[in-house]
Amino acid sequence: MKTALITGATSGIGKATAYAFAERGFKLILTGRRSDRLSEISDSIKYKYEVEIITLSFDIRNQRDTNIAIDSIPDSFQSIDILVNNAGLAVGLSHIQDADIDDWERMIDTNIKGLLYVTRAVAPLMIKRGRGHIVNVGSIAGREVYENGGVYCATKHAVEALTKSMRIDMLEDGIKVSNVCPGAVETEFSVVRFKGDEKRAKKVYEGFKSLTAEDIAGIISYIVTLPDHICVNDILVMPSAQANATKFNCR
Ligand code: NDP
Ligand code: 8X3
Repeated sequence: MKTALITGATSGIGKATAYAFAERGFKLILTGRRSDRLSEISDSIKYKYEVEIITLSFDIRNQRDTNIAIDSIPDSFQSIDILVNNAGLAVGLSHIQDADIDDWERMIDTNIKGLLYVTRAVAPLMIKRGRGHIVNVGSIAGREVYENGGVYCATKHAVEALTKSMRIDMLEDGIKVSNVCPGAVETEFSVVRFKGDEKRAKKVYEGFKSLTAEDIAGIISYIVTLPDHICVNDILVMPSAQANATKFNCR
C-alpha cells in the first residue's frame, strides 16, 4: 500500500487529491496551515474510505517548522512513496512597478522556497528506499507570462525549472518527478489572489466551464499509479474553453 504526503490539503486541488488517493487505499499525510480543516477533512476521508491518515499543520515558508513537522512523522508513515508539492498561491494582480512587495514575498516564499524546503526534507526518505514519485503542481503560468501576473508567473516558471532539475538530480536514486500544470481551476485560488474578494474571484470563472479540483486530482492520481517504468514528466491541462493563459471562449 502506497503512502502519500500532500501539501496544501486543506482546500482545492490538494484536498481533492487526498480524496482521490484515499479511494485508491493510500495512507495519507495531509498538510496545510489550517489545522481545523485538516482534522475535518481527515475525519471525513477516514469515515468514507477507512484509510490511515496523519495531519501535520505547518507553514511551508518556515524551514525550521517544515523540518520539525517532517521529522515528527511516525515510523509507520515514513515510507513515503509520493510527495505532491501542491501548496501555493497567487496574491495580488498588478504591474511590477506598482505591486505590493509583501505579495511578492508571499508568492516567492511559498511557491519556490516552501516547495524546496518540503522536497529537501522528504526526498531523503524516498532516496533511502530507492524509490519515490514527486509531483509538483505547476501552472499554465509556468509556460506563459501575462500582464499583472509577473511574479506569480515567475514562481511557476521556477517550479518548471526545479522539476526538471530534480528529475536529473534524483534520476540515479530511482525518484520520478512530474510537473502537473493546470489552466483555470475553480478553487479558493482566486479568493486568495483577490485577498478575500469573493465577488471578484467568482467573475474569473464566469461564462465558461472551468476545471474542477477533482479533474486535476484524477490526473495526479492516474500518473502516480502508472507502472514504475513510466514517468509522465509534464502535463499541461486546460478547460476546453481556454486556449492559453488569457484567451477564453466566454459565452
Ligand atoms: P487553494 O487556495 O484552494 O489551495 C491552496 C492550498 O495551499 C491550501 O490548502 C493552503 O492551505 C495551501 N497553502 C498556501 N500557502 C501555504 C503555506 N504557506 N504553507 C502551507 N500550505 C499553504 O488553491 P488551489 O487548490 O487552486 O492551488 C493549489 C496549487 O495549484 C497551487 O500551487 C496553485 O498555484 C496551483 N494552480 C492553481 C490553479 C487554479 O486555477 N486554481 C491553476 C494552476 C495551478 P492553508 O491555507 O491551510 O495553509
Ligand atoms: C493559476 C492559473 O492563469 O491564474 O496558476 O495563472 S492562472
